[in-house]
Amino acid sequence: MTAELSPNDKAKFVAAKRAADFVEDGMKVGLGTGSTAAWLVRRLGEMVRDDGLQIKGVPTSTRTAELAREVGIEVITLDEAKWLDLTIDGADEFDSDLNLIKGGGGALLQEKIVATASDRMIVIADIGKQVETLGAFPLPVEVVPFGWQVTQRLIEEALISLDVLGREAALRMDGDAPFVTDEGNYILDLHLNRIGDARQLAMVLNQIAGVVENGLFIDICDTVVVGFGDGRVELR
Ligand code: ABF
Repeated sequence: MTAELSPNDKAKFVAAKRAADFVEDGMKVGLGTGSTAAWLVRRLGEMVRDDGLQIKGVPTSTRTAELAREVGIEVITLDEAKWLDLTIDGADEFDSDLNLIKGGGGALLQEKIVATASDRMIVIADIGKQVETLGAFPLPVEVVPFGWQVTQRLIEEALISLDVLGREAALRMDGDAPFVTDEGNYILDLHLNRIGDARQLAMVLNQIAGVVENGLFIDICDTVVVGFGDGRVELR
């Protein structure tokens, strides 16, 4: 089956498949969002069906919840789970300290809540997501719709004082209307090019009224499973 995949999809697939090996019977598992995480969910579905794996899954988006149910994974809420053994999710960028940019898929808020409520977080990614310095991928920031343009201006002003190159905070669109997250919020994508101090930026952003959460995952990820187009997998 992997022979039919593009090198990029193959890289995502092998990373997801390898990460599924970390899932054990009886675990409560956070299920990520995005195309790489979808491979993981499908693989866990196979393990439930074919190997009798018994897990409970906490999805990070309505999309993932639908897929998980479709492939036969028992879905519970985070409140029902209370705490998770493991979360496996994709990312948009990761650096050598395993800090991440996430939220390109728009699910960063639930992804961060689920990941921080887990004993361990494993990121699955193709090698193209590895960067020296975070920031080439636009940083998603979830904001409440009320007064979002004021929040946007406050963010842009805050960026001036920080070690970043770009300052544009663009409202994410879904056709002609703003993109709306599962929590009913908007997303501003910050075009920064390079984030000098990701920890500081994450703190500054979350102090601005109207900001719900940002897509910087600092000190949250424990392991990155990196997939390559030729089918190799490396652990970071
Ligand atoms: C989610 O999906 C994210 O936080 C990230 O934005 C995205 C990665 O998508 P893909 O796996 O499709 O590249 O994990």
